[in-house]
Amino acid sequence: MDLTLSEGQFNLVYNSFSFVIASMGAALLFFLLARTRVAPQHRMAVTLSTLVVAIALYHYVRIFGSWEDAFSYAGGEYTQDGKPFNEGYRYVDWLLTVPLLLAELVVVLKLTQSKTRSLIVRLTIAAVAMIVLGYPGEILDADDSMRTVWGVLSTIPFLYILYVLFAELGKSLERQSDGVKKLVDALRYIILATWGIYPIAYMLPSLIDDEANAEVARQVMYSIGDVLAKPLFGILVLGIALAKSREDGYIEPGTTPSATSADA
Ligand code: RET
Repeated sequence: MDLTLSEGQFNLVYNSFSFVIASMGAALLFFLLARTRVAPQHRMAVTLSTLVVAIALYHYVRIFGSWEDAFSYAGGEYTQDGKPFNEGYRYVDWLLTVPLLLAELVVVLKLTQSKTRSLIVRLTIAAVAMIVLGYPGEILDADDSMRTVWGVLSTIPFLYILYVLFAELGKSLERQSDGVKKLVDALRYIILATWGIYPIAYMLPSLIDDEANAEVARQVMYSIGDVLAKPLFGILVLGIALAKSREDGYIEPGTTPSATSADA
């Protein structure tokens, strides 16, 4: 049977997607404008944030369009009788952005070249496995038991990512300054809290009996997760890059050096 949403339910998802598009667009401009405030040796992290929000901006424009095309409005209700809503955009988006987000965190730490490479390779493989194993389950019906099987399989690489971030990265943090250590530590907990939203959203169709409510809650949760995991995360990484730039004595072009050095 076709899924039917009330006007309020349909609009909640519609407006969430619209909010994500505005957030990604604003974040894209912000990261582009903030670039020169960061010392050249720390700019790679900002470049990666910029790419992440640009990729997400594109996908959310497509997701938004797909949501509009999937429903028709009649008698005060929205019925899903149009083209199928394409959940694939979200997973293709993650396939590109999750490895970039993880690389961003590693790159901003400026570890040795071999450590950086090893972390990025392993985290990328785990991220791709997590997403590729999640998708077949995501498109199944709520009552299909294979949905849980794919979810569990996808959780294995997810746990590996958390292990690398908390156990392995912890050792590398010892060589960072106190200020940077605090920021990176906060960032890891933010990853845990925001990335934890995704498996919960995935489970909603199995947890909530009402199909319409489950669909609306899932789409809204994924949208919130994406704003926290991309623009907010990018702003925090920018904070680390700025702190490191200051530690390296970088002065933004066009700004006056502090009064004491100008007087000297
Ligand atoms: C899936 C399937 C069910 C099990 C798990 C999942 C985890 C998804 C995650 C996605 C993170 C996405 C991010 C996007 C932001 O750009 C695939 C839902 C564990 C953690 C951070």
